[in-house]
Amino acid sequence: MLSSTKNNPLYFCRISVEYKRLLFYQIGWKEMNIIELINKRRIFGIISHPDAGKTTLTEKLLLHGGAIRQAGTVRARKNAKFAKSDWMEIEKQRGISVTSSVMQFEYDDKVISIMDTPGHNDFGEDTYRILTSVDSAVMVIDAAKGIEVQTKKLFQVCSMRGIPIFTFINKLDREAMDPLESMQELEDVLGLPSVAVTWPIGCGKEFEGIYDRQRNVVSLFKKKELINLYDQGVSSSKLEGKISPSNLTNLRNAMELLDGAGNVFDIELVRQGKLSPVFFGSALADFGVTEFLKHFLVMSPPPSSRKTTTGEVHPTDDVFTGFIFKIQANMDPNHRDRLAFLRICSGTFVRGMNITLSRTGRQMKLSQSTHLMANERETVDTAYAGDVIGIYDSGNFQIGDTLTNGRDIVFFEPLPTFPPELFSRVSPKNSLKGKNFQKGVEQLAQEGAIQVYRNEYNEVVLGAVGVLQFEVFEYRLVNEYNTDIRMENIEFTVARWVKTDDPKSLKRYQNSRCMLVFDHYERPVLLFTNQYALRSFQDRYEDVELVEALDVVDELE
Ligand SMILES: Nc1nc2c(ncn2[C@@H]2O[C@H](COP(=O)(O)OP(=O)(O)OP(=O)(O)O)[C@@H](O)[C@H]2O)c(=O)[nH]1
Ligand SMILES: [Mg+2]
Repeated sequence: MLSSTKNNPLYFCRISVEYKRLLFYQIGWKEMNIIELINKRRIFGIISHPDAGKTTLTEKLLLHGGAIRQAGTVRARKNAKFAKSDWMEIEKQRGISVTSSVMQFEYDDKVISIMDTPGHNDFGEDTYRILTSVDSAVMVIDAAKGIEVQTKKLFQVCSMRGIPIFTFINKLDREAMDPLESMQELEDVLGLPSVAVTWPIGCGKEFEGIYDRQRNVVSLFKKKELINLYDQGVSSSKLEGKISPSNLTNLRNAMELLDGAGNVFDIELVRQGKLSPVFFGSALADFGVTEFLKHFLVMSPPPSSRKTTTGEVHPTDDVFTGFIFKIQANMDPNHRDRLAFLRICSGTFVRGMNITLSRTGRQMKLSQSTHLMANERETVDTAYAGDVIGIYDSGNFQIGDTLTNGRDIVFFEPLPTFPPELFSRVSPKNSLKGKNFQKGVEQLAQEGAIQVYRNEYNEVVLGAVGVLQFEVFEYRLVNEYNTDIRMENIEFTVARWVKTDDPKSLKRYQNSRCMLVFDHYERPVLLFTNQYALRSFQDRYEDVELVEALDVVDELE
C-alpha cells in the first residue's frame, strides 16, 4: 500500500508499480506493453526571454542523456564545439537561436524529445508553433533579471493551453535576486503558484550548492560532495562547517518559511499547469541540472489526448494520427534535404505505412523517416504516440498538416500564424541566379520562416513580424542558396486577406496606400500603409470582406 506522503521520494515509484499492476489485471500483456511505451515518452519545450540560457541548458540535458559526448557552448572559439541546438551558421556567429530545434534522447528509461526555442520576439511564431506540439514546458529565468517581457508572453500561451510549466532559475553562479523574491515574482507577475523542489545555497561568489527538498540531499558546488540529511533536513548538524555560517542561516530560515507558509507539492496541480515546480542551478556550470532532470521526468506528464475536428484522439487509440509542426530545409549541408517534423498523437508509426494527408485527401507512403538525434541521422522503423520523428519531404507537406491511416479525416487545432507588420521587396542581384532564388524563396516560405507574397508583376514581397527575420532570410539565401539579394523596404504595415471569387478584380483598389499581393497559396492579400488607410478602405468599400491573418487558415481553406 502507499503508506507514505507525497513528499517521500519513493512515492512516485510506488505509485507507478501499483498503477502497472492494476493495468496488467485490466488489460493483459499486449496492450500494457504499448501503454508502457507511451508512458515513458516525454515531449517538452524550453522557453524564455532571449539569453536566459535555454540553449545552454538543452546542451547539458543532451550531455546527461548521453546524446552528445562533450557539451558545446553558444559562443565557441575557432574550432571549438558549438551547442547542438544552435546548428545554423548564423546562430553560431551571433550566439543566439533563430530557429527551434528538436532532439531526442533517453534517460532513466524515458524517451525524451526536447525542443529548444528562440527567445527573440521576431521568431515568436516558430516558438508558438512548437508549443502546440509539447506536453510540458520548461521556463528558464535569469536569476538576476527575473521575469522578462518575452517570458511573460510565452508563459501566457502555455497557460492558455493548460501546458504544465516547470521553472528553472538559472545563472546562480552569478549575483542573483533573493530566491524567495524570485518565487514571489512568479506569483505576482504571472499569477503562477509555485513550489520549490530545489533551493540554492548562496549565489555568485558565495554560491555553495543546491538543496534538494524532496530527497533531503545537499549537493556541494565546489567541493563536489553529496550530503544526505535524512529526516533531519536542514537542521542537521552535518551542514555545519560544510557551508558558510551565513549561507546556512539563510538556508534554514528560508526552509522554515517555505515549510510553514509555502505551497504544498501536488502532482495533480502540476499536471494541470496550476502549480509550477521550481528548480535552481547554473546551466553553464552544469549544476542543479541533474536534479532538475530526474524530478522533471517523474513529475511531467506522458502524452495525453488531443483535440481534433472529429473529437478527441487518445495516445492509445489504434488509428495512427500525427501532425507536422515544423519544416526545416538544409539541416545537413551535405545533403541539402528537407525534414518535416511529425508529432505522433496516436497509434503506431511503421515505416512504409500508407497514410492520408488530411488537407488534400491524398494517400502517401511514409518510407523515409529519421530519428531526431543530436549527432546522427538514423532511420526510424517504428515510433509511438509521444514521439517526434523527421519525415524527408520533397515539398508535399505544409506546417499544420495532419496525417492518419484511419478512415475519418482528422484535423488538429490550427497552428497560430502572426500577422506580419514589416514588408520588403526582394530580388536576386544577379539575374542568372533566378532559379536558386526562387527555390530558396519557395523553401523558406514552406518552412514558415517568413511570409512570402507576390505582386501582380510576380515580384517577391516578404512579410515579417520582426526585422531579424529579414536578416536571417538574406543570410540563408546567400549561404544555403548561393544567391546575393537586393532588399528594399516598402512602407506597408498591415496585411488583410480578402474573401473573393474574383481576385483579379481587386486590382482596382490599388493606390499608394494599398497594394495587392498573393500569398503562398495564391490567396489575395491587401497591404495597407497603416491602420488609418485600412479603416478608410473599410468605410469606403463595406462589401469587401477582409480577414485577419490569424483566421486565414480557418476561413479560407
Ligand atoms: N554565468 C552563466 N552564464 C550562463 C548560464 N547559462 C547560460 N549562460 C550564458 O548566457 C548566454 C546566453 O545563453 P543561451 O543558452 O544562448 O541563451 P538562450 O536562452 O538560448 O538565448 P536565445 O536562444 O537567444 O533566446 C551565453 O553567453 C551563455 O554562456 C549560467 O548558468 N551561468
Ligand atoms: Mg538559444
